[in-house]
Amino acid sequence: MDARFAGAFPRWKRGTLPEFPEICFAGRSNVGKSSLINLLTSRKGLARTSSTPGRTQSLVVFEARLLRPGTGDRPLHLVDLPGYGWAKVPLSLKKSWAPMVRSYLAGNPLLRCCVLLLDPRRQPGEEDFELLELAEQEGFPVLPVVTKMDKVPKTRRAKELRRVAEALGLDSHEDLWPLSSSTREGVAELMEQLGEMVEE
Ligand SMILES: Nc1nc2c(ncn2[C@@H]2O[C@H](COP(=O)(O)OP(=O)(O)OP(=O)(O)O)[C@@H](O)[C@H]2O)c(=O)[nH]1
Ligand SMILES: [Mg+2]
Repeated sequence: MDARFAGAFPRWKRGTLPEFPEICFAGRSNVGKSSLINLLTSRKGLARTSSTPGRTQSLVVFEARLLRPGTGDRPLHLVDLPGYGWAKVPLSLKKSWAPMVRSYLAGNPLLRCCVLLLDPRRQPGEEDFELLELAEQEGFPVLPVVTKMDKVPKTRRAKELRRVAEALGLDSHEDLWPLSSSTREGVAELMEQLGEMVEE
């Protein structure tokens, strides 16, 4: 998938952006949202990543192109949402997170899917549940991606995935998308699924 930076919005404003289908990426600060966007677009420095949580503090939009041989390319927007749940983030930013993200997610007819990134080493937090609740109200699909799987020893994989699935109230851990931006595990599968959701 080819991509370029299209805009950053401290408050959601569609402005002059063309109306393409959208996929957004949500999750705790430092969980790996920007890293995943870079992998999906095969552009290492496109979304800025950092070992310091709280790097992405606005809604960052990338214009991407799904390459479809034969039928022509499909333009879409990838939206990097600001991360949440980090204690060191200034209080003012913490307070602005919910309205900012809500202003984007609520009543958005272009949104095809929200990729919710989760860390296999922690319990889902308050904001993860807020997001799931909003998805239910608004009726947009959420793809729960468990990232940084390279950090989980093989022997504990199934156990941690089951724990996350249970916390989210999913029927089975098969409903989760395990992934690692380091080893690229799960990236191709996720890409394929997102492609299908954009086409629908
Ligand atoms: N081991 C490992 N590290 C990862 C993975 N994905 C991301 N990281 C690292 O985690 C750190 C945070 O990644 P980012 O992509 O910046 O996280 P983010 O979710 O965009 O963070 P915010 O912008 O603060 O919300 C960076 O040091 C990444 O290199 C992964 O799958 N495995
Ligand atoms: Mg980021």
